[in-house]
Amino acid sequence: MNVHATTLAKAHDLDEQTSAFAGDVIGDLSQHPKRLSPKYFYDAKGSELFEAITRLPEYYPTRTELGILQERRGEISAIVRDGAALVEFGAGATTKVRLLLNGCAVGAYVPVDISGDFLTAQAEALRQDFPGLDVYPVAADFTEPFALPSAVAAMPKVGFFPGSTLGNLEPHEARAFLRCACDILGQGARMVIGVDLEKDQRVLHQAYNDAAGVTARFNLNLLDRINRELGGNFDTSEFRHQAIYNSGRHRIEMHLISTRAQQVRVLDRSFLFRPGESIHTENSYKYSLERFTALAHGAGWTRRESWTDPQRMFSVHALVAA
Ligand code: AVJ
Repeated sequence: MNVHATTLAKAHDLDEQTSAFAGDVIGDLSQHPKRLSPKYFYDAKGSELFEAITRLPEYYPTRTELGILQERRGEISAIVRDGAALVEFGAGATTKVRLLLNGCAVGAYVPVDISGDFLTAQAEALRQDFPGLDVYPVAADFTEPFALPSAVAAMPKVGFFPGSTLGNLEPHEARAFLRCACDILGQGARMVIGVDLEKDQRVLHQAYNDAAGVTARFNLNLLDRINRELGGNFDTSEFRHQAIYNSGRHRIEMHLISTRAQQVRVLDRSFLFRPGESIHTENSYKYSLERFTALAHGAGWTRRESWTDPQRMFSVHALVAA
């Protein structure tokens, strides 16, 4: 828990999760330039908005990855040994993992996600649909080390990290995450991972600036969440969504731009915003096959197989612990 969180927890009688949120928000808004972590997009409202994003015509990653998982189900399922524990990092909706669960004889499913409530609900639905499947949800921040349930200790492990959530991590953080996942999953581990690929900037721009404005609401919901949970007084009509492609860094950047000079209070702290000042809320890195191979290799994984769609918009990879 960061420096601010403990004092804030005491001062405002916050539970552990909220004080971690409070500490990060206060810390990040005190930075120059200001920022907020994309991991806090996913409260119940945010998870709902993200599901809506995945159905947008402009947002190609989810349907393209699903197409690859369906198309290549046989080859991908072969990566998942019978009786293995399938550990999903950042398990949101279970649409993708159901494709694997239908095609493989897994021993257990371990979904890991920061939003405990959403996770529990999804796990319950899975138990209904897969009666013989042991499901062990883990409410944790998957970017930090966490313990696997003892029930799966003896099982071979296969990691599942779809959706290019890897793209939210800075390259050095992505390497650290893959290294950590390798340690958590253990000797002989395997990983099935989805990675969004570099492409025409216009396609990327549209995917994060959809005509219906759902991505803008998803981005602004972060300020609403601070108001809801931390007693903030952000006027979201005075901030506008911005998503740009930074070709030098191979990433989409999402920002919230202050439309005027304003002062905002969060708990007992005040923050001044200049007109046009940004809060940087998310990076979404796009990889080439070469750069992803080098990243995985640097984290102790060997890229065994890769699959893309015919237009090479998105990629799914099978990694094996080196
Ligand atoms: C869930 C992180 C993969 O970066 O494309 C969607 C989140 N942000 N629209 C992505 C997101 C804006 C998404 N990931």
